[in-house]
Amino acid sequence: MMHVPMQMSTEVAAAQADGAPIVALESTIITHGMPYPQNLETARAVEAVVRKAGAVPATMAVLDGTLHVGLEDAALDALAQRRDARKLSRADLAHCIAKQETGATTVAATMICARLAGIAVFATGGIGGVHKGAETTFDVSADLTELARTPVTVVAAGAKAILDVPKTLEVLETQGVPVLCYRTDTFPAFWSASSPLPAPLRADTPAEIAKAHLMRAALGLPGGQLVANPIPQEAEIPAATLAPLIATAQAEADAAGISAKAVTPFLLRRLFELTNGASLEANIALVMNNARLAAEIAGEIATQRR
Ligand code: PSU
Ligand code: MN
Repeated sequence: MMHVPMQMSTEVAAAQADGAPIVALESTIITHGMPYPQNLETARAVEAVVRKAGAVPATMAVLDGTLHVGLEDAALDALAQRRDARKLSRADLAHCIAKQETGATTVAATMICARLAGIAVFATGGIGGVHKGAETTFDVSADLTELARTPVTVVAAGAKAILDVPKTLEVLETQGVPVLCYRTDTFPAFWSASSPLPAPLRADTPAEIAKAHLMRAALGLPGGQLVANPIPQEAEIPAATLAPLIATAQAEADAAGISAKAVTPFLLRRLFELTNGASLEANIALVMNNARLAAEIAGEIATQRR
């Protein structure tokens, strides 16, 4: 069989050899989700949070056809400044590697890479989901089906309010994805800590999430878990403040005919502008919060496996 050109960072390889906890991190949030230089500062800060919580960060990206599991700082810096990196989901990953091109991994592609590298836990901001108007556009993120098939626990702040959140939860239920809401009884809505939607499942400790992850494998179930971790209260933006701005951004996207991969980056960029940067500040706070919880869950999985 053809082998995957893969390069693990020194610290990830060492952690792998010791069975020490590792947290996978995506790179589309760096190249398509945040502007430079905040993207680079956030990527570095997130890695620092993971280390401080006792795990090793593994930021994923494809650089000139090599899959990197853990980026050295210079490579992270270069990726954050690139404007031509591809956005890689399940459909694009093999094509990008085969053509020896450069791309950033979405939630779906990061899950695939994490499984390949033997990493159980992954932290991000928000997952992709069912877009508003999906009943006509059919725009449903490949992140949802990936959660159903790849055994990685993904820590996110729920689904972005730019999505149709009720439909996103319905698809997750149909796909058999456990949605574990962390210490809350409602599904968190990314920039807002709570929503009117009841939590499908509730989890109160990293140990409980780790045990459920291992139990899914024991049952022979192929998929992952979504841990929905609410944004810290002090960092949240009230849903009512965002709603009209989201409607504006969505109307602009529709009018401009933005479709497919371009939708999420467009909406995030417009919200950044419409909130005078407040959406980005909240985004940074919630990613850090997710990285910390992911490190704790990875630590528990490592302990429970021993
Ligand atoms: N969350 C963020 N910013 C982002 C994304 C998520 O805070 O940029 C990215 C993730 O990589 C996610 C992707 O997998 O958006 C979803 O894109 P799409 O809707 O095209 O599937
Ligand atoms: Mn889409």
